[in-house]
Amino acid sequence: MTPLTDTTFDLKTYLRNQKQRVEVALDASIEAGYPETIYEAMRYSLMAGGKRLRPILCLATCELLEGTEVQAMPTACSLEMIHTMSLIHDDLPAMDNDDYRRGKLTNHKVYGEDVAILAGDGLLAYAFEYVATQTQEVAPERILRVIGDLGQAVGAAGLVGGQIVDLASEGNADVTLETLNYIHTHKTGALLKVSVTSGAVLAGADDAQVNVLSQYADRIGLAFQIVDDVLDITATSEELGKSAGKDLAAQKATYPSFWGIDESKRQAQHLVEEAKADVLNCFGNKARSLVALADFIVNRTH
Ligand code: GRG
Repeated sequence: MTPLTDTTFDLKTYLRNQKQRVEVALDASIEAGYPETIYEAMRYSLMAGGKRLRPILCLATCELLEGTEVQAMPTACSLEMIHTMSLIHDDLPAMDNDDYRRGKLTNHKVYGEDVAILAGDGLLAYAFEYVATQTQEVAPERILRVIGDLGQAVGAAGLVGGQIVDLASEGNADVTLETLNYIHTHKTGALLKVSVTSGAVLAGADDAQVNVLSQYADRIGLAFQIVDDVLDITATSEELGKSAGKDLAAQKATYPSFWGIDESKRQAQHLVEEAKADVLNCFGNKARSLVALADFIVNRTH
């Protein structure tokens, strides 16, 4: 990785370059093979685009702590595999029932529900295999810690737990802000958090550094979801690459349904300012990619 030496930071160029590096690595991570259908379905969603935010966060924290791309890229790819599988399953008729994702037909619309379920399962299993077999220049106990943290973020204590409370809350007018926070810290926040902390663990961070980064991640994770809820109301389906307005149609509790749009934006901005202060206080200007990524989260349009 190129060390950061100047004080300016061009986020647009950084995001474009990092996204491209991640996509090259993702493309190489899963080759077409036999049985052809399953590899094709896994690659279809994995290579369908998206912001690649989770891998970029992992690479950024690894770099912040003077780790290398070699150390972090397999985990960065595995984070995107897990994220992608969660989107494939989330889009299924039994869950959110979406026809479009990332501007393309959803996996089950192209391959059928049976294959889409298996494509998600295949990506999930491969994500763990990939970290275990491809990580280099990292002490085994740190690789094990990352694998454990990923498992926790994905399972009932993370994405799965958040999703099940989300499904149970649909159409329920009595959902509390506490329940909404539970849903999103688990469904969205858990994977963003491990994206940030895994990069640090792989680079050899100590517990104090991981704690600061966890707090940063909690704040940007919640801000990310608040902005997601706002965009569901204010952006078009074309801008989002998926159906807009779904939360209202499904009568879902969202941050704007509690606070309105303006206050939701204000809360997201406040969280991002706190997140930036966390990392600037601890790491100074070396944290400027994380600072810029926090700003991106609150200013994004899709
Ligand atoms: C993880 C075992 C396992 C099962 C999945 C379906 C499910 C359980 C969980 C749902 C998780 C989910 C879809 C959360 C929403 C997270 C979210 C806000 C996604 C959008 O992320 P972006 O904007 O998307 O980063 P791109 O396309 O840019 O990558």
